[in-house]
Amino acid sequence: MKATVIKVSMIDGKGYDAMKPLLFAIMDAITPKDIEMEYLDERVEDLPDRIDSDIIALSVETFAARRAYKLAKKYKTKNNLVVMGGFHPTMLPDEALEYCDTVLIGDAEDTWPALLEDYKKGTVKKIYRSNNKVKMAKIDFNSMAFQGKKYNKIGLVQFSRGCKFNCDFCSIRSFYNCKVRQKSTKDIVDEIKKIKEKIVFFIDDNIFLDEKSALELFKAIKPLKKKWACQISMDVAFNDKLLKAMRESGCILVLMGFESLNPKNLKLMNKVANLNIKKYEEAIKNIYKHKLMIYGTFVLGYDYDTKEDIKKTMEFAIRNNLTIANFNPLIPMPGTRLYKRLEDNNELIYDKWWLEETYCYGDSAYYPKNMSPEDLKEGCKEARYTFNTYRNIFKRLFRNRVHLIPFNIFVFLILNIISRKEIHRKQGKQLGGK
Ligand code: B12
Ligand code: SF4
Repeated sequence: MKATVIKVSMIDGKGYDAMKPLLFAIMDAITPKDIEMEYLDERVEDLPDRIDSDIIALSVETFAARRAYKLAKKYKTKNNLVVMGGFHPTMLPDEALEYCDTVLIGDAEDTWPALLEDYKKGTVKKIYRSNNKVKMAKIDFNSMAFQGKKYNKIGLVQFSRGCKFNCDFCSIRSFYNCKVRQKSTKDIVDEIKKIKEKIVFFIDDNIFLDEKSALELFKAIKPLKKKWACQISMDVAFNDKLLKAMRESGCILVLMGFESLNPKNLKLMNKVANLNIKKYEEAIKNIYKHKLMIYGTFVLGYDYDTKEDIKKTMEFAIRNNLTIANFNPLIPMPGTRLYKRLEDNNELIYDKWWLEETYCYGDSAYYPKNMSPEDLKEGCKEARYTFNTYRNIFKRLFRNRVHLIPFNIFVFLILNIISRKEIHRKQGKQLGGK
């Protein structure tokens, strides 16, 4: 028996930002050894015209849904089973079932083995639903699943799944409900020990479930002498004890959701960790004081944003010499409270933007209150392009001493070069490709 797992790309062409998908290592760890496995990642390689496998399993995020549905049609034969899992089919299983035979909702660790069992017995169901409590698989980052593929040289680990916050635009809460699961510190240390890459990225949506377990983790990874990065919430920006422990254990960069400069927008999005922060500048200063670089993310187009505010946000990011930054137009992801609100208020431009032939990366999918959809698209494009001009890249490099620390210069340049290339590659591209 043979199964092929495919990580689906959202647009045509190979990307510069693809990292090893942890899903492949998870699938490798949870699949019985008598099953032959093949792993294909469309973000870094061309897919074949035909796949001769008994099961074809597509991993689908919303931006890649249109492409996944095309691939499902292309690869479906009388004899195979085409299944889908990941964020999008989990949110919209009925839609996915219009294009594939079976949907696996939620985590792979319990749904995939159950599907394989049933396949052998000839009793495959339409839907497999994870209990969302299952133990997270142990990852071997040197997995055969990644062999022969060209990825960024960053090691990935996942300490926890889920997030303690509940922002109204975010897919995480809808996907994982409110539960946050963690691996044991010992397991994560074992995983990191085997990673050959110098830099490790904790992909956790928020690594700080609580201070005690975070400090325990930092203490345990310190002797491994890795450089690492993680996502933090704004409250951590003022916690000197945590920041110090992070820096001492090898942290070099934090990803932080600033989202908006306007507290009224933050309230609307339920971004509670940012609401009490009077001045973002103070948070930034404190993080830089601990010699950590900052990857800032902004979401633009909330009700109190005007076209002028997008420009001000970009200027804020340049003025504060952020290491890199994302300026994303607010995207209503299916399954989120934001989506429901916009749908109820008739503020969505398309019935399902992710299936729309004319919808391109960077477009607005809804009618913002204080600007046109075109203003939002153009404003974000302008912010992305301006923040990433060579002039501004060098300005941000030389005006921030944290960027000039020897190892950081290298990371700063690589990140900015990749980010610039990807922004220009993706902007305005049709989702799903040709
Ligand atoms: C790291 C990351 C990135 C990295 C890339 C990582 C990589 N490997 O290359 C970067 C920064 C480049 C990135 C970019 C983007 N990202 Co991103 N990213 C993440 C993040 C934080 C972690 C991804 C990860 O490794 N997860 C761990 C793995 C194990 O999870 P997983 O692949 O989802 O698989 C689990 C389940 O979904 C399920 N599963 C998945 N597929 C399948 C298939 C089968 C058959 C089965 C059985 C199960 C199954 O099983 C796994 C667990 O057991 C997630 C948030 C998150 N918590 O996942 C966002 C996330 C996936 N990203 C998201 C988005 C929107 C994007 C962008 C579109 C942002 C933008 N506007 O440009 C781009 C798209 C890039 C692209 N595809 O070209 C959204 C997707 C939401 C959605 N509804 O689709 C997420 C969920 C963030 C969020 N808060 O909403 N991202
Ligand atoms: S803090 Fe981040 S991951 Fe958590 S709900 Fe908000 S946007 Fe999503």
